[in-house]
Amino acid sequence: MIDEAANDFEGLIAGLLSGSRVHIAKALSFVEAGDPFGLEILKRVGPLVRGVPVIGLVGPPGAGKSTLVARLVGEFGSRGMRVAVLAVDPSSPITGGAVLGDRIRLTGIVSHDQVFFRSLASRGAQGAVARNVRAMSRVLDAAGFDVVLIETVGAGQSDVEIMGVADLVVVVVTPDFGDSIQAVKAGLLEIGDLYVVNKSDNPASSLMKAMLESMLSSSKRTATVMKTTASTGEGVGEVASMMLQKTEELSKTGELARRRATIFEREVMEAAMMELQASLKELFQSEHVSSWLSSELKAGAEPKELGQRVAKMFLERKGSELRAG
Ligand SMILES: Nc1nc2c(ncn2[C@@H]2O[C@H](COP(=O)(O)OP(=O)(O)OP(=O)(O)O)[C@@H](O)[C@H]2O)c(=O)[nH]1
Ligand SMILES: [Mg+2]
Repeated sequence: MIDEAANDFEGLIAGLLSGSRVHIAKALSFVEAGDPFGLEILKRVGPLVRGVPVIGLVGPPGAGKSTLVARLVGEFGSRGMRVAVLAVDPSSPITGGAVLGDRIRLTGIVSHDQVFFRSLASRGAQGAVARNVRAMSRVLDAAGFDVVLIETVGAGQSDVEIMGVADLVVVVVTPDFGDSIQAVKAGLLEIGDLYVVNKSDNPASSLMKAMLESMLSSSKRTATVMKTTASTGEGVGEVASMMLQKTEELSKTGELARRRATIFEREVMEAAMMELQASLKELFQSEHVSSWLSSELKAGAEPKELGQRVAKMFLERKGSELRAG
């Protein structure tokens, strides 16, 4: 499959850069899967990445994130911007994606080629953010999208992971007091640049906004709280403007560059860990190692201690190659 694709590498890249949806989708699949062909694509498009804003939206289930995202697509679209959406749906990537895709179509404001939507499977229980999301956003950037929105469900502590992916974090909550307490417990108060109290057709939203503002005033972050009614679109234009304004501010103060450096570091480390894990697995498949281990077992060796020794030996040998180079 890879060979076949490699024959058409240039075709794929050309299609991707000209904004062909089929080619973009194909490229994203390779990158999402961590396929070696995906790495070739990333290396090739890397120099063409402009650094468009990557904005994460998190919040409790049902807060209205998808409804808001669909409205934002319309809002950015009406300003002539092309928007890409990556939605991470841990429960049902297929139906979740269909729902959001339908919502975006329903707004009817943007033309088909102004928006690209993709639903992703999450990494599973311990992480609400899918692997390779940042890399996928680079592909979308190179393909000409002006902003990348990432929707992730707020499933608990793992929400802080969005900071390892997004330039700007938008936390979506509702006037529901219970929901918000849960959000605070999940650490959402520490991560947002912008807090959106959605479902503001509920009068309790003003109270919730005031409460959030008071809680945020004691934190070091300069977060802003806004109200929306995503179902009608009220307040969404202001949120879209604020997203761009905040990104601009982060850029001016150098904070955006700092965040991107942290994200870059995390991506490098994650790739290094995956590489090491693969090499170790390979090592354990060798017959030499299994016969050595069976003799250690007979000798009554402690497996944890043995594992640490293996790791040290492995890293020393590999490390000396790195140092020599
Ligand atoms: N009353 C009211 N309902 C809203 C508003 N925004 C969204 N909803 C409704 O809230 C429900 C959940 O909206 P979604 O946009 O699917 O919420 P979500 O946060 O994406 O949900 P998950 O992805 O499942 O976590 C839907 O029935 C929406 O129609 C709003 O401003 N007011
Ligand atoms: Mg949703």
